[in-house]
Amino acid sequence: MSKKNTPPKLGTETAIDKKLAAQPENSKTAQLAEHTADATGERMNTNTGLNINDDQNSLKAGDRGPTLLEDFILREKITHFDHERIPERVVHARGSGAHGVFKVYESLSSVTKAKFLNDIERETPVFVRFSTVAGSRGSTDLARDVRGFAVRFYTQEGNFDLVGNNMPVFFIQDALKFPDLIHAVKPEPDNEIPQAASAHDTFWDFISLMPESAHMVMWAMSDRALPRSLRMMEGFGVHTFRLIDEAGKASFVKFHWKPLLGVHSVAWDEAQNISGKDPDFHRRDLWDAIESGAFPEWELGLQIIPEEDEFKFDFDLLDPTKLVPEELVPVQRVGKMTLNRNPDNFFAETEQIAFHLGHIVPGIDFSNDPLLQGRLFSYTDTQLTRLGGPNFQEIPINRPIVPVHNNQRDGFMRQTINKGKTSYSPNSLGNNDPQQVKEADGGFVSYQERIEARKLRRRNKSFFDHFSQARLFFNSQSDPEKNHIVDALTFELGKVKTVAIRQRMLGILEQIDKGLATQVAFGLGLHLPAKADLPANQSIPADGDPAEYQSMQVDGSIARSAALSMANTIKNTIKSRKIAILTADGANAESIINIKNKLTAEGAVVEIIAPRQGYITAENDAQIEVDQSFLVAASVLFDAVYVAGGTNAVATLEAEANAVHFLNEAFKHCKAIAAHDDAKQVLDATYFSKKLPPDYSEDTVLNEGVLLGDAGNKFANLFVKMIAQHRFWEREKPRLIPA
Ligand code: HDE
Repeated sequence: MSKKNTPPKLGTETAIDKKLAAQPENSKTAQLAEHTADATGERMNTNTGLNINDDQNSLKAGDRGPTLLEDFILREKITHFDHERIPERVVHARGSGAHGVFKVYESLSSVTKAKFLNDIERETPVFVRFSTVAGSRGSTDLARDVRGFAVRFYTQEGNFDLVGNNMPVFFIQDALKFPDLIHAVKPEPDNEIPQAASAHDTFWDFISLMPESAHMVMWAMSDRALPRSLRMMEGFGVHTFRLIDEAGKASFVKFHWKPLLGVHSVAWDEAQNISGKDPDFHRRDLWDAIESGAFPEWELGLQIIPEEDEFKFDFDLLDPTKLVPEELVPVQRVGKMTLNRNPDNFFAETEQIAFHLGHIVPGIDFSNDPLLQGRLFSYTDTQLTRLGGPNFQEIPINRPIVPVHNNQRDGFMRQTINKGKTSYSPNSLGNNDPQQVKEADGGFVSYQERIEARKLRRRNKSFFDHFSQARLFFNSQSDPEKNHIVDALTFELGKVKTVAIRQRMLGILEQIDKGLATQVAFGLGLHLPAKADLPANQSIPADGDPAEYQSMQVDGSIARSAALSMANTIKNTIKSRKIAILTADGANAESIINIKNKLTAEGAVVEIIAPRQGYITAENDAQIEVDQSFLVAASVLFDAVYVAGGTNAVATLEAEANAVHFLNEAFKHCKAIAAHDDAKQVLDATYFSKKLPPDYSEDTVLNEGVLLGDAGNKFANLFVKMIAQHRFWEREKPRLIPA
């Protein structure tokens, strides 16, 4: 067996461990490489190392005879195959991962002693897994859902996992309700319908009985639930955590990830189409971006709140259904994460990584958020089943980059060969090793929070304002974003069969915003409930006093928060955006080359789409390679479209129903559209041509997002600006394009 196939022994300080300690910045990659097998140029063996001569025929009694039980090669291969599957994650089953690095801009030693946040020279390896929540492992990426955003930092003080979501709040306040929430959103138990969707009775039944979910429901029905790319989502730690400095002083903290490409979404109609055309859309986008060197980047943001300010807010910092508005506590950008390497093996890395928000390092600690506290139990517990026993921390992707020594032993699939007689502490036979570590030397000590309390199953009154922040979120949205929330709720509740549930949900919406509720009621053909019929909180104990559990209203100090609207995001780049060039034989080659060069120079990915694959012959006889035919490509897989010139080409496109459909759909989904002057007749064949001024020009570019011109440099620059806008949402109304 070659050296690269020999895993190093865990728990013993090997030469590799020493090498890693000396080169921490490359440590995880180097460690994984030791476990990575590469079959290039190698012989084929059985698992016991026997060279295989015939991998095509099983051993038989005669060449037409029965297969012999003796065939250990057949048995080994089939047995391994039979046991290839492990249980998928009970939530967040569908995910995509990537490796990267994190570096802090300036030392944060004034608030935390966490070494990876103190040393500006150090690059900490990370592995990130993005996920949807409700769907199974093979479900579509474009489900309307929350996205998981789990980051593992392989620090020199052990693994730190920031297991967050792309929304800053959650549906419930207490971990005890999590199984109920998930049972409600997962496919219904009698017929396992629907897959990866919240648009069904059990979800809305539960939500309409739990007013504490109101704020998160607004987020889940917003465009945040339909990211354009995993690279264009924010991330949030959700709970309030603690940072601890060297002197033991604590501050509260909220963690954020801010994507450098901005926060962008797709349209719901588009999402549903993508789910059919390319259910791996997000996974592919992340993979392709990293392969092409367009490394996704996020800045780590911190909202730091001094402990003495704990009660200064009109909500409870421990309540995970509340966010801290950025207007009250600004987000400080303290470092950058770059994802720069795709996994070598999906199962070994993305599937086997076992995140846990209980993986912390000195300088970071928990708060008493009751959702956080329950999560501290859940992750290891579920991983014991998912990964088949207690030794999953020895799986390469889970191993910390620092050596591990303790007295835990044995169990299924133990890898480490622990030397010596002692596996207990204290011991005198083994020098009392391994030794406990003093706090001053990096030993972990929990934050000594003072607690004086009775044991009881209760929630503080400060958790009962269920609607103010839901309203704050809704009020902070742009008009198109508000329309999308109305449409999403009308869609989801429209799929609910039980009218009483739709009606009850309207009562919840009414308490958030009457205008919102009225519009949804209109779409559903229902009336708003009278004040006396507004739904009560049903999440109360058997002996609970309903009055005590009622939602209450605290007058929030701010009515709007600009940070909550995606309309205010960065719109200055087209890096890694996908642009389609529609063309056919007889194209004007120069216009294609000019536009393609310009877009590519700006970092976009350009594909030529034509009636057939292969090559097209341009007017000047040049051969231009076609990336996809109209049969294979679809506008929903692109951010913008350009129609090339050339008399014959545009005549073909005008008569090509798929080309016209491509443009109609791009218009419907509010994308930037540009066409060479020659191609006006192709635009004229679309439904939206009547929306365009008779001689539309550059002046109409930014509000209409449709450009016609000579494909020269000025034109190309305008097109780039239009694509950077991401979408022209105002176009949605009036609706011009049929479904
Ligand atoms: Fe999780 N969650 N969760 N969760 N969660 C899991 O752990 C759980 C919650 C989140 O890519 C599970 O290994 C409970 C909030 C992510 O591997 C499980 C509660 C947030 C991932 C679990 C919550 C999250 C998980 C399933 C309520 C955002 C995927 C498989 C108390 C801050 C991690 C697993 C990955 C996964 C339990 C609520 C984020 C069952 C009990 C809030 C990103 O342990």
